[in-house]
Amino acid sequence: MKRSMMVWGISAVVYLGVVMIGYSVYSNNTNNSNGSMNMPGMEHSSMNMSHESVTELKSSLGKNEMTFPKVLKPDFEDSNSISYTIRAQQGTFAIFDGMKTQTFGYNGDFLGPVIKLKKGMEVSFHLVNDLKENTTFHWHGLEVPGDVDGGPDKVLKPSESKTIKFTVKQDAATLWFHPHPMHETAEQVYKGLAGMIYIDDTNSEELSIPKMYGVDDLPIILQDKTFTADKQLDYGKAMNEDGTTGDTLLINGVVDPKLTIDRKKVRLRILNGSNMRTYKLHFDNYMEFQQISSDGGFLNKPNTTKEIEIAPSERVEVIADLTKVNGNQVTLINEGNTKVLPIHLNESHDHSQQTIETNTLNDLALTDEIKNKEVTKTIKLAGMGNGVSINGKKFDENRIDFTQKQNETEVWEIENVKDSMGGMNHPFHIHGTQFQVISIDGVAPPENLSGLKDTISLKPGQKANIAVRFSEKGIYMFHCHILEHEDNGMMGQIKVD
Ligand SMILES: [Cu+2]
Repeated sequence: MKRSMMVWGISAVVYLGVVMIGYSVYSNNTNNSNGSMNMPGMEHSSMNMSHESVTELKSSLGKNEMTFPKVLKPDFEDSNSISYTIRAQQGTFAIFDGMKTQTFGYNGDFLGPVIKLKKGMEVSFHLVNDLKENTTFHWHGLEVPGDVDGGPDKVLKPSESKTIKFTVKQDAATLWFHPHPMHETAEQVYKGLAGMIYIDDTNSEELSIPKMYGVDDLPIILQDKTFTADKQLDYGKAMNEDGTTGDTLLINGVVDPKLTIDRKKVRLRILNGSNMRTYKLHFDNYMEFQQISSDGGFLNKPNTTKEIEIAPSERVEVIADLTKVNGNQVTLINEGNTKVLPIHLNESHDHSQQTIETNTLNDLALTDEIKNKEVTKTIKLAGMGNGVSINGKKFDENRIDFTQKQNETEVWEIENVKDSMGGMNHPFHIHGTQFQVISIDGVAPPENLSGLKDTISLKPGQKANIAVRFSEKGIYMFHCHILEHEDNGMMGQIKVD
């Protein structure tokens, strides 16, 4: 107890120092940024950085052509079933020219392949742990029974394997998978354990949107890392109790990325796979683009915007019309002026693309009956560093915090409790469900948050009511998706029966 108090004290001093440095970095950025980018309802979340020590991100030098993860080959496939083998392994990967970085990956050295699923399919995953440490396989956003969801109680020891089965019952969506072992999630994700899952259905196949993988339908996995002088990922050294950030952005594991592409409409499926950093993206020419989906699938109609904020673990799909770009280059920017992805446009137009404007993507509805339901579950997110908690408690694998009936919709009230230092953003995630936001601080959510979500990022003092329904049974985690907060016990369990 004494030791932890001392660590606490030292941490507090370090935090104050870092906060002051962080704030001055923030101020410099603001001075350089374009003052016309004041989007309605989008104040700078970085102002709430009283606890945060977010390392400033370096601009991409645009040296390396983007690559896209391989699409995983099934072991078996027929019209209504599919099976895959997914292997967690360690390896080395040449992120930097001529240097080998020690990494983790799924079915490869770094990151993972894209797993393609279809609604209605019976799925079999053979899971193998080839790491030298325990891990779990968690399907983020997938509505599956609790016993195959890969929470911290579903550990596979080194060289263990098992096969899980489930049926895909949800609509088309961009999901992802990553490990979830207690106290080790942040480090394993940081070292490279993350991959994407695409679910398709008849709706997604019929919509006139770009859907050629790697050609005009592009996965974009954003992760920031700190590399040592010899280009290694030293998690212990980089680790921050309030979320590890780095100065180096990787997209799909590529450092200093650039994208060379034909001048056409492209669909970017953006995953924030970072431990804690929230991205706020826009194009350097401030052109509009269309958000077509959020975490759990398509919005009802495209949301036209110039800027998009993506918290840890969130996914957004956007369509950018590159035929509207003047000149041969446009750059994706984070916050003020950090170059995330320079895009070079080939001279030739691609006339093969038949994408037409589409206005109806989905038919999600929140009935008045649901909107008017009483709040039956209250979640209070609080604290910082090692002191994080949910409803004043830390995770206990032997404690079930809530129960809920299968297929019954309940209204959860999620509050990010402001503390004396102001607090920090917490991206709140629930396993095994896609929920809908009813209100944020009593007001209906903006368009970009009106679709299916599995994570909602709340600023200090914010309160959201969400409609939560589980289509399967089992025990599911709910937690903060700042991975170090999760590892520090900012997590609870709900039993659905
Ligand atoms: Cu948190």
